[in-house]
Amino acid sequence: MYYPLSEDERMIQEMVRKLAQSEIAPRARETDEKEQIPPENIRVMAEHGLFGMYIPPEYGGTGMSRLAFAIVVEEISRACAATGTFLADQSLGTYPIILDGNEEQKRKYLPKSATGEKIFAFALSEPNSGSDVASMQTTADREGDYYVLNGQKQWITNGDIADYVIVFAKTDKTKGAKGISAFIVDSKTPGFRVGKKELKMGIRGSSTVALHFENCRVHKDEMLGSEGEGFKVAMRTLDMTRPSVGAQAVGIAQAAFDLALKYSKERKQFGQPIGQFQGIQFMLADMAMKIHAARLMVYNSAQAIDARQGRATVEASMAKCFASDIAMEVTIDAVQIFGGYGYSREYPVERLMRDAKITQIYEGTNQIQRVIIAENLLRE
Ligand code: COS
Repeated sequence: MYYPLSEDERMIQEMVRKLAQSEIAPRARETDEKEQIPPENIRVMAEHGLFGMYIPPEYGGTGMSRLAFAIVVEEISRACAATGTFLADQSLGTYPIILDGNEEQKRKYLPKSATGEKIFAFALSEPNSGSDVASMQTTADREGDYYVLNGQKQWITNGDIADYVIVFAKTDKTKGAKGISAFIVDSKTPGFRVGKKELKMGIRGSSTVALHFENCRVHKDEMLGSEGEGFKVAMRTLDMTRPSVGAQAVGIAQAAFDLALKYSKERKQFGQPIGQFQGIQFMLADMAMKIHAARLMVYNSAQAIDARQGRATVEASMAKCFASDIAMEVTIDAVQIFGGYGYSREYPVERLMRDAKITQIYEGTNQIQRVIIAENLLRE
């Protein structure tokens, strides 16, 4: 298959594919069963500079293309989806600082994210505010040089292990989306408390928790952008990171396809490999076509961000939505090709099917992606 990659992007793809298959894939099953990312996976990614790829060189990163990062998330997720989430979510917790941080904040935080030495998380959702971000209830009341945070966040990836969390809260409850502000919160701040850990269907190695804020005092210098700009900080960040969810979905789909293709050549029924039957051939052909189309869309959305040095809202939502729907279809078909074995936990395809589901949900459900696409088209 032909993909428009630069020499550097091709080299990174080859290097990370080898690394992910040799170091991360062998631990994928254990990661799912123990519901914990092995520290070695994080160490390996840090040692190879994967956390610093999208961070500008002046702040300790390597400033590579958005496409290069999408390729890396795809390859890591192909080996282990939960580890892919860890990598992608570090960028979700870091992009608000890249996009809206002032010089001091960038110098203070970005180098620590680039090395993977500190973990960053993104806390937007709440128990009663998921798709409808503007309805959030967490508040941040000004008291002198501080904002006092009160409320609860939900579904926060790495919230229990994060050193810093980007927290969105209402500084003016009367202003809807325009009353939200964003803060960089040190998880050691008194009043910051980790709540319930979710037991999930898939990406079980990735931790997802509730966070509670009880009179948690954050200095005004830790606000990102100005008061009332938080909603836009969140939206601009998601524009940058949704292609990574698409990339993760492509990686999961590719892993399931690889297994299904191999199995179709090995498994014999009625005296021949099942891959000789047209029923299976058509499934394999459709799976390969869908993955190819999804990958092209993901790469294109990343290139659109690179080319415009920023906003590619429609491409990002399309890539996330399309690729994650494809990942679900392909992994379901992979289980079908494996038959009863596919339903067994002895084989990895059932895990891939469980892992794929979240990509249709997080960073905005696919229904929300369709709303964003349609609203942007109608506005133009
Ligand atoms: N970039 C910059 N600004 C944006 C933007 C974007 N991508 N999208 C919206 N905005 C701006 C709008 O221009 C508007 O500003 P003005 O009033 O100055 O014109 C403001 O933000 C409010 O936008 P809108 O009216 O579209 O907001 P809604 O409340 O209707 O919400 C959706 C829009 C539903 C798209 C938004 O809430 C959303 O993305 N929800 C999903 C959240 C999500 O992904 N959650 C997952 C959490 S991370 S795992």
